[in-house]
Amino acid sequence: MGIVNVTPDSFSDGGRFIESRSAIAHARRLVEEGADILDIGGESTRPGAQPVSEQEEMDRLMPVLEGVRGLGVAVSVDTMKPAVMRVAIEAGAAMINDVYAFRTPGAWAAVRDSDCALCVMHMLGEPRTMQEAPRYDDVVAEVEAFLAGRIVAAEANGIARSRLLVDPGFGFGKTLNHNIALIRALPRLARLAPAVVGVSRKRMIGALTGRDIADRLAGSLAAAIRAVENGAAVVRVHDVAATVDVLKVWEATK
Ligand code: HH2
Repeated sequence: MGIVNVTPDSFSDGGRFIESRSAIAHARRLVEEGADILDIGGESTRPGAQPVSEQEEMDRLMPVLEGVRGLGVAVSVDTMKPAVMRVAIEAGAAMINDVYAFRTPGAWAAVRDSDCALCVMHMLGEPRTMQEAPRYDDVVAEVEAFLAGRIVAAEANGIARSRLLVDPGFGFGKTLNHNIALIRALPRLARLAPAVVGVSRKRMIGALTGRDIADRLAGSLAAAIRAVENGAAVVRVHDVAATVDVLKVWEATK
């Protein structure tokens, strides 16, 4: 899954793709590099990020959704807003990726009458405050229970379990040790539903390598390999070409 941010303040590539034309060109490049899914986001969820309005988010997303339609890959839309989910589905999105796990009132109803896939992610608190001293008694058990609870909620809202993917939410209210525990626990978490893992260029890679965002490729690749080895079905990455290469070699030599 290749990341396309249409936001001025995303943590790693903020501002570069705010114009829809460059976002579309970026998406096309990710597809050429081997992405099977594009994840298009119009609102940054970085720690401390400010929310954007429904209209602003739609204005950012819609031209890009139109522009990537012919690329022949599945399109995921990264949004927490039911109104945005509805227009994204109308515009052909194959997946809604909600870092708030469809807890916004109206979110299940917005996706119920389609057959698109739904990524349910764990987050402690909300983006503005989630990295302020996150605490768990048992991070793996708590994330697992949360995700299992969202699966139950989906089914109670008339949504087939087969549409769901789960994501432990790396960096979303987690310390480095929490993130490491969750990577190690992927075999267990992936029993709930196919697992999505997003660690590309994140702070945990910086903490482990001492590298700034621009120099986190090698660390991100190691994390992607570990995630797939531990059962991730989807890795959400910025660097598609390099990730495809390492996974090809890793797969061929298993
Ligand atoms: N991480 C980010 C955004 N959306 N979705 C899922 N399912 N899993 C993740 O780990 C995840 C996500 C944050 O990364 P990025 O999109 O690069 O930055 P920003 O949130 O600033 O747009």
